[in-house]
Amino acid sequence: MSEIAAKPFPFFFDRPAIALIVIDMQRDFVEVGGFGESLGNDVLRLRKIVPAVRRLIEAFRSHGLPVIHTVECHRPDLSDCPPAKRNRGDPRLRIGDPGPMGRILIAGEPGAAILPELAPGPGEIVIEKPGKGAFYGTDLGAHLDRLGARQLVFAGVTTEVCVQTTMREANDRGYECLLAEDATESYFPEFKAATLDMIRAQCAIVGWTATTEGVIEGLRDAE
Ligand code: TIU
Repeated sequence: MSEIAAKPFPFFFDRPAIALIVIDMQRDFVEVGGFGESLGNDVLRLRKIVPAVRRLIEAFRSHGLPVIHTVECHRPDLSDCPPAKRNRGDPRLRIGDPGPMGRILIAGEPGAAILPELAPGPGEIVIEKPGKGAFYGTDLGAHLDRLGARQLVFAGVTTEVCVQTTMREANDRGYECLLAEDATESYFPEFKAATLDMIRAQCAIVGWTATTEGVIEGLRDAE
C-alpha cells in the first residue's frame, strides 16, 4: 500500500487501483456565455484551478494511470433532460437554447467542449453525463470495473454540485474517494469550504481531501 498525505487521515492506495476523474472542465461552466453564466454565476473565478488540474492529469499520465473526463451535457433532442431540470428557475438561457457557444449544455456544441489545456489524451475515457453525478445514466461504473479502479482522485467543477454528487455516488458504490482541494472550485467560495469540511468530517464519511502536491508526491513515492 502507498500513501497520500490527506485529511482527515492518510489515504492509502494500491497503485494499480487508483484513477483520476476530472469533472466537467468544459467551456459551459468556465467561459462567459455558457450554462454557468446563464444561471447568474461569475464563471471566470473557476479558471484559476486549470494549472492544478493539468498537473494532476500529467502526473497520472506519466505514471500510466487512468484519467477519466466527464462532461455534463444532453442529447440534441433533450430526451435525456428532465423538464424538471430544464424548467428550473429563471435562467437567461435554458438548456438547449442557442447561446454564444452554441446550444447550452448540448453534446457536440462548442460549450460542451473540454478546455483545450485539459483536453483528453488519446484513449482516455470521456463520460457524457445527463445528471450532476457521473454514475447516473452512464457506463462509468463498467469502465472502472474494467480498469480495476477502486480508489478515485477527483478534480473539477463545481465542488458542491457535480464533484460532490459524483463522490457521494462513488462512496456508496464502495470506492474510496479523495478530492484535490486546489484542483476544484465553486462559484461560491463558502460552498467549496463547506463541501471540503463535510466530505472529510465524521471519519471521512464521504472521503478524503489533499493538495495537488500531496497527491503528486504520493504517486511519485509509490513508483
Ligand atoms: N451550477 C453548478 O454549480 N454546477 C453544475 O450545474 N454542474 C456542475 O457542477 N458540473
